[in-house]
Amino acid sequence: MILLYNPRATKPRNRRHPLSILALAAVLEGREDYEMIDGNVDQVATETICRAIQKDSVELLAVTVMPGPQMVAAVESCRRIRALFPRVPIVWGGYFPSIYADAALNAPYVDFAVRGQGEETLLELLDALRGKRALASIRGLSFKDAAGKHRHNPERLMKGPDAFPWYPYHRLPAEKYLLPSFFGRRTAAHHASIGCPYQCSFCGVVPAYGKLEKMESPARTEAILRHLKRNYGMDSVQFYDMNFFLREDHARELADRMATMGLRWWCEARVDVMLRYSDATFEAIRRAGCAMIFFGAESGSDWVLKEMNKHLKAEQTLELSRRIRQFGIIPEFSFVLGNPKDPERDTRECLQFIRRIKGFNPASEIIIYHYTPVPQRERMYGNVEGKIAFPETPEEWATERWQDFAVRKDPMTPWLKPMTKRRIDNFRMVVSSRWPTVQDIRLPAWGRRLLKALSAWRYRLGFYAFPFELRFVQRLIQLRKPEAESL
Ligand code: B12
Repeated sequence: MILLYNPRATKPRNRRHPLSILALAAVLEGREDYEMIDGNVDQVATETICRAIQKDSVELLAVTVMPGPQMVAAVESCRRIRALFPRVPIVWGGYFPSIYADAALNAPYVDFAVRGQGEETLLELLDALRGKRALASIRGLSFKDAAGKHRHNPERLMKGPDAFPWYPYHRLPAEKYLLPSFFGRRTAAHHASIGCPYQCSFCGVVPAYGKLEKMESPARTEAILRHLKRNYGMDSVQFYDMNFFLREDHARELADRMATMGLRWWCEARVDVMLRYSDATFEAIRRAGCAMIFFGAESGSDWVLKEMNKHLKAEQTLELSRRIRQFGIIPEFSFVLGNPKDPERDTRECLQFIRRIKGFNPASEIIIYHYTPVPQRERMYGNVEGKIAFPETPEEWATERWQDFAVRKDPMTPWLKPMTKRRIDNFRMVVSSRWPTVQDIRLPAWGRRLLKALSAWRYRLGFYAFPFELRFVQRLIQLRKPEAESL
């Protein structure tokens, strides 16, 4: 028996299908005895795992781990399971071990770390555990040798989604995952590509997946969505791809295929790529049910965008915010504030820029993050090499200080003065009150009106300091914070 474990990562109401372990389950289905345990559903997931180990002979515990709150749950579970069942091998995969393989292996309870795409690596690891091949021959695998030294095998070349079977959705209770959202009553999650060809120097996808993006064929995406709709009543979907739209012909074909499905959906895309699309393609995307698109705008200054290796001009973001309005698609712009070389200037210019976007298209949703570096294969944005020492163990990553860092709440980076951080946080408080996100479906109309009214004068005068009254009301009505989705 193989156990696939998704440690708790989010609040129950934000729960979606655990795609990372479903992707692994897809290649085990029909050929291995396996079970999925999702900490987002199962409040006592560690006990469930322990019971499964007592009942069956478990060959491998496979855990997906992303930095942030999921790390805390992963550490707690694995530590306990190792103490109780020292013979069960434990492998970690996902964004954390992909980026911080050594830190993962530094934990006495992590035997193997899988970097990047995991389906074939997992199958080959099972072969190795059964004595059929050598660990050193498995691409994408990191492990400890007999002397305890960390070994990192060469990278695995990524394959596109079409190379693998469909996810075995029937193995999970759909009613726990298809939950209400702004997009519909039963919202699913789907990943219609893997990787990203852009090399933004702050992004975690680059060190985890390299320089490629491989897309699912539109016919397969359509077939999977129809399956979810027909068999589970899915009426809306969030595409979690880093780059849902790349080529216009591909986007157009998918949009045309989705046009008759009656879905409302969300995806992530690049500003420059979409600006190149024709009006007809925008219309087709809208007709297909696209309600909102997330764009990494990142900054309002070209000097910052250049340093981020973003290949984008701020003017293009403004143009897109204007253009997309006529198609009735809401743009969601995300920003990464606090350039290490001049965080004050970056912040000042970016706040002005966000005001301009709101002027052009007030429906634009705004997400603001503090810059927290992610180790890169090449250089980190802001050339912060040597200025920041990342934790060397999962335990340290699970401390409050590094949790705050991982979720970009409080980076505590040496270059960001507390005063600048406060200014960013205060501005975010005012903007999110002046335009409470439409994605907060639980927000009562009176709460929305109250926040708008209270914040209007502050926004008009550009006075963001000490927004105590807004903080109080936001807490009172528990306004959803898109930048802290998981918390
Ligand atoms: C969905 C998602 C979430 C969801 C759910 C994640 C979950 N695991 O339950 C939610 C909303 C909870 C979330 C929250 C956060 N997320 Co998130 N999230 C994503 C997103 C959009 C998709 C992930 C996904 O489902 N991919 C599809 C699956 C199939 O791919 P995969 O996970 O990579 O899995 C493959 C391999 O990694 C590997 N693998 C994975 N696990 C395992 C396990 C084993 C044993 C093996 C062998 C292999 C293996 O095999 C899989 C198949 O090939 C990614 C961006 C992206 N498009 O990748 C960001 C991303 C992973 N998130 C990120 C971040 C920063 C966060 C937050 C910290 C943000 C915040 N401020 O709140 C939080 C904190 C997470 C937490 N709670 O601990 C970053 C991580 C970067 C980094 N520095 O590590 C990403 C890359 C976005 C980005 N570009 O910055 N997130």
